[in-house]
Amino acid sequence: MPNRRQFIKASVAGLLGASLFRPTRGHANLTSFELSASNGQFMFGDDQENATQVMFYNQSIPGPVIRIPQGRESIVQLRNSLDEPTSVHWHGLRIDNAMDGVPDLTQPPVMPGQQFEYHLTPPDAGTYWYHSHMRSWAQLALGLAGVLIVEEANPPRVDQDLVFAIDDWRLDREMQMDTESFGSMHDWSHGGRLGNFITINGETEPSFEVASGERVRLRLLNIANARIMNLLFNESGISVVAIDGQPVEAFTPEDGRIVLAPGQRADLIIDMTADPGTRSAIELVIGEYAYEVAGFDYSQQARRAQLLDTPIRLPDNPANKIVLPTEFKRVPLLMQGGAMGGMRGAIFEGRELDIRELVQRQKVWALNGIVGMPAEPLFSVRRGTAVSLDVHNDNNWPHAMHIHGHHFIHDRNPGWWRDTTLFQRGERGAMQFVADNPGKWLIHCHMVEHMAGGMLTWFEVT
Ligand SMILES: [Cu+2]
Repeated sequence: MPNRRQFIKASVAGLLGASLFRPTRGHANLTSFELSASNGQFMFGDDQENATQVMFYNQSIPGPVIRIPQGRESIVQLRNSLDEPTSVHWHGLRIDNAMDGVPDLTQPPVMPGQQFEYHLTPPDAGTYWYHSHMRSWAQLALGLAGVLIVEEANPPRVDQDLVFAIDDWRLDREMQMDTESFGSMHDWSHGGRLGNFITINGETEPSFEVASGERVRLRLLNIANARIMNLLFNESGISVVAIDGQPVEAFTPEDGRIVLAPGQRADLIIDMTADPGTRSAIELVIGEYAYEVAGFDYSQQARRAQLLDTPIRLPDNPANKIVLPTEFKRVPLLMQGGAMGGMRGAIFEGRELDIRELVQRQKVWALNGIVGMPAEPLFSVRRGTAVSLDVHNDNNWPHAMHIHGHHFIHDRNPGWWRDTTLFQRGERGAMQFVADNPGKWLIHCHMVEHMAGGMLTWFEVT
């Protein structure tokens, strides 16, 4: 995190950032929102001299927090006010394929001036997000992302329900996006585009106002392009109750540390136990340094003397009640390429290319020897088939693998239904799920520069 000190005087916006998004029109059974993607200016700090040129939804960084009910249809009307095509992907939602937001696979790109109506009927409650899936290595880096909450009918009792969406940005000294580095082959072949400026809900070092004795639900999301966020909490009463939106057996994170790869989420329930009037830091660990990125500010008055003892288990979702069979259709998934990966060549657009030719085309990541979107699916199965993706991450980099339209078990953590999982370099493991949602679905690395550099494929459920 170079030059963090330099940014301190530009810190804390307070007024900007995640705002609750209220329905524009409402029927008894239909919630409807308008989401406008545009270019504009955003102040990351309240004494910032020059506003930053960004792309955003509804002129907010991140986009508005959209809250929709579980199991009922909501409509989001996207208006593209950019001067380039876009689309919105609803990360983690098991919805109709036509609403998945992948240009040229599930829908045509939404052209400038056009609109697209997304109909969302999410079967599962939880913490999700939405973001551009068009040139996401640029549009996501410029700000086109927001938080989506699917609300439980009967959530566990908490005093506050807070969002903590962490992102990083690569800014220059004038607080402008470092757009010259877009498409940097170095980034694409290494760990992706890492920023030098951290925000939580679009703010720098925000304070969450809490009181001793409170119970807080904190929805953590990593919405960065590529940075794996290694967070350190200095609270003793933390329980992790959901991973990628799906309820899990509550557990206490070891040493208060929570690691989220790009795209991943975790819901925490925290019993606030520090003394009134104190601050407890939330830190981001990078290498051997810990940087305070946010904090809990305890009010002078405690809320209650005794902590709540009501249940913290989230209600089950259909997604986490799926029973995996013991027999699978097994599909190998070999991940190769990148810097120091030793890949000599791969197939791109049907032709075998050597590594020099691949680098010229910025296609340096291969799945099963193919870089970029294959014409044929990785596999095609009948609805209801259980699939085991047997992964070998055979290169020098970690990758955050994401499957669209489905939740899966990474066999290293049986019991956790997730939509994005991290494979360390050299790691082998299986992503196992029931392919029960008809359509054409992406599988890709959520370090979006790796996806742009070729690490994506797709499958079909018929
Ligand atoms: Cu990757």
